[in-house]
Amino acid sequence: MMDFGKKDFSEEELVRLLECEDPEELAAMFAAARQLRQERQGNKIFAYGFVYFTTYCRNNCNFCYYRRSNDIERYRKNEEDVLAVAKALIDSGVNLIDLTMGEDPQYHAEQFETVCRIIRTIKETYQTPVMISPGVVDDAVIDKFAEAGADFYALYQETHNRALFERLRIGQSYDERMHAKLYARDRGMYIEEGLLAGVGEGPADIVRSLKTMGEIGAKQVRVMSFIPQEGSPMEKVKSPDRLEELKIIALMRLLYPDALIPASLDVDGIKGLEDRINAGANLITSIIPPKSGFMGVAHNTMDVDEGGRTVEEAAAILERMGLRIATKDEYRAFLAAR
Ligand code: SAM
Ligand code: MD0
Ligand code: SF4
Repeated sequence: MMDFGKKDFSEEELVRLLECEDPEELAAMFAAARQLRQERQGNKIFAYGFVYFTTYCRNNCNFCYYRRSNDIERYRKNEEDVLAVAKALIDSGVNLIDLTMGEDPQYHAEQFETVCRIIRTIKETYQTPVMISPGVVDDAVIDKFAEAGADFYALYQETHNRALFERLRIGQSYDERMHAKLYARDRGMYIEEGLLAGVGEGPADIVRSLKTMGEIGAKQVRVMSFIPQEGSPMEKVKSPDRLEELKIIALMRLLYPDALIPASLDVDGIKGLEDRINAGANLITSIIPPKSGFMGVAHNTMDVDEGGRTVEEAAAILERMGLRIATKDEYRAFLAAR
């Protein structure tokens, strides 16, 4: 049985844990991950509001519902609607607003002026941290996001195996994507790195991703299980067993005790929350107000209009687990301490 109290894990050990099927050892790994979270932040769990404000995209990622070639209904919300949904989320108790978009040509054409105004308004009017998830943009646009006060830049490589990247993110450059992330970091934003589980990776690829997350200094690190999307080239690819995602969450916690690690409601809805928190996640993402007309990504409508993806629902589940949602001040203090 592995000594989970130690700080360093060799590549061989990480591969072995990813392949481990021994229920006792897995239970010990999840317990160690929870213990580390408890030591760092007690019973507090963070929560982020998700605002996917344009589903137009110039890219053709093979795994994504919103890929350019998919003939689907799309929306582009106006500034007023974005601010209204952000306010509703903040009033409900989220700690941060994640402004997410497809690589919408219209915003590229206007040099992201509207997006920067929205960032400023949320920061100034509601004193709430903002994450921007815009895909790949020019350095000059990243400068603007930094000046507007964006706290986080989220950009997931999905895999750190270049050959696999090229099969997933068709026609996109691995290096340009990595460059945008590192440039945002160097401009003073916190960065989030992420990987997809179930897209053709092996244990060695996952280990490479885990290591890279640390090397690039990501403050937030995530894994999401692939969900097949109607009309996309990967429509028939099966969604992976969730144990893979849970193991990766636990290993991220063991390797990076201070990291923000999401339990995304986008993958299995609200019913997926408990397992992910029990694996060591410390943050709930993809909270979306019901009947707002805004969508998720992997499971774009699951639990949304039913009110399942709310702070209230999540808080009720956390309470049964002896946990609670952090206040705005507690989230600020957590960020400031790092
Ligand atoms: N367009 C921006 C980008 O690609 O960086 C931001 C939004 S994009 C929808 C955010 C993330 O959603 C992707 O990086 C990917 O990890 C995840 N995602 C997209 N399709 C998914 C799917 N079918 N299953 C699971 N995650 C998915
Ligand atoms: C989530 N659906 O948090 C969102 C999304 C983008 N920064 C995040 C993938 O799960
Ligand atoms: Fe566009 Fe992002 Fe979907 Fe790729 S993952 S198709 S960049 S929205």
